[in-house]
Amino acid sequence: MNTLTCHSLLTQYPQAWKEATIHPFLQQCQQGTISPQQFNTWLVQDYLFVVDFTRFVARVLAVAPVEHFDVILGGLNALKNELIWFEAKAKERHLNLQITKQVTCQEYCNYMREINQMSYPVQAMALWAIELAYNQAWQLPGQMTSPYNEFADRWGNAEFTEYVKYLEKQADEALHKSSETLTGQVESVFLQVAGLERAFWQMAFNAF
Ligand code: HMH
Repeated sequence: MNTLTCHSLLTQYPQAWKEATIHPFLQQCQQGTISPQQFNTWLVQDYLFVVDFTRFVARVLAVAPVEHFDVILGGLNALKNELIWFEAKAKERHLNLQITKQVTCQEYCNYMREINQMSYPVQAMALWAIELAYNQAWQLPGQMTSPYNEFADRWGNAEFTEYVKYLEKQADEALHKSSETLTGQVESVFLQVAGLERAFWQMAFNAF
């Protein structure tokens, strides 16, 4: 039995989580001052990220207990729509999605493959952390104006928030049943995810 929970990770590492979810990129979206170059860089790189994230979630499903299928399958269904939505947003902006990943995006995608080699409790926690990062990041700046409100709503809406709560519950269940010996690895993955989230915002912000 392990006493580690998702909530305890957030309280143990508040600074890392703050840096993952609060960034000038998002504040400038809220103020409407982000440059098209910065925003479009985020859009295309995040599309490429989401393609690999979908593969990540599919691999988490493959090792999840059957009781956890409903929530993860719901997530995969939402990702199906999200990919179509990203393609539509890119088309509106005349952006080419057939480009190569920037280093930070590639590093994050590589890291998800590494997480997929770890045990289910670690993967379930990582899935929760990755989704919570966007759920909070897009909500924290406050109401955004067009066109950014559409992006903020995608990850900040009530249904997505509910989905993230279910992911937390499932991760907590899996962690609870795991050995104390897993604690160091869980903490390390949480901190890596937080650092990669921060780096991803910075990557887009740097694209002047
Ligand atoms: C970088 N993290 C990044 N992109 C996303 N679309 C998500 C998380 C999804 O929550």
